[in-house]
Amino acid sequence: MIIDVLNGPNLNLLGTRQPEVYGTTTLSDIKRLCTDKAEALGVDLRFSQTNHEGALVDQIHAAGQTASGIVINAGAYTHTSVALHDALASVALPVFEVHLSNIHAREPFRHRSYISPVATGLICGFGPIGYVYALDALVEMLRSTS
Ligand code: CA2
Repeated sequence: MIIDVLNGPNLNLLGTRQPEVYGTTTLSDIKRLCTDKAEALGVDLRFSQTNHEGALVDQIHAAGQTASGIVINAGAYTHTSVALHDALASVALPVFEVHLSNIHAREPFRHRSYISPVATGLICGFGPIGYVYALDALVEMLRSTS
């Protein structure tokens, strides 16, 4: 079972800037949390980050061919991207949307997600451990439905 964990724009800056908003954990730390969780669950993990919307679309299409599920933090594209909405809608895979922060407790422009309507579930506001919760929930769901 392969799970793709996809990360969008600026998440490569985690831990280096705005620690008051996003904390001090780096994306490499989050990758390690996810890798450890995947190992404990006995699944294969692909973890990636890109600042480019089209590259995320390509990664979603690729996941559709080879993965069992997607965990995605689309960063700011969450609030703007019809292309990501359409790409996620086109793949027959469970999608778990993750955000480090509680997007509903922040600026109004972050309250709208183009991902949520095509996601199986949403986890936000728990910081880095939210990725681990998402992996746990996704694998549990895949195993209970297979
Ligand atoms: O809370 C989240 O995980 C977000 O997806 C993070 C995005 C933000 O645009 C979303 O509204 C919520 C931002 C990604 C990280 O941006 C940074 C910018 C500067 C320094 C560190 C991180």
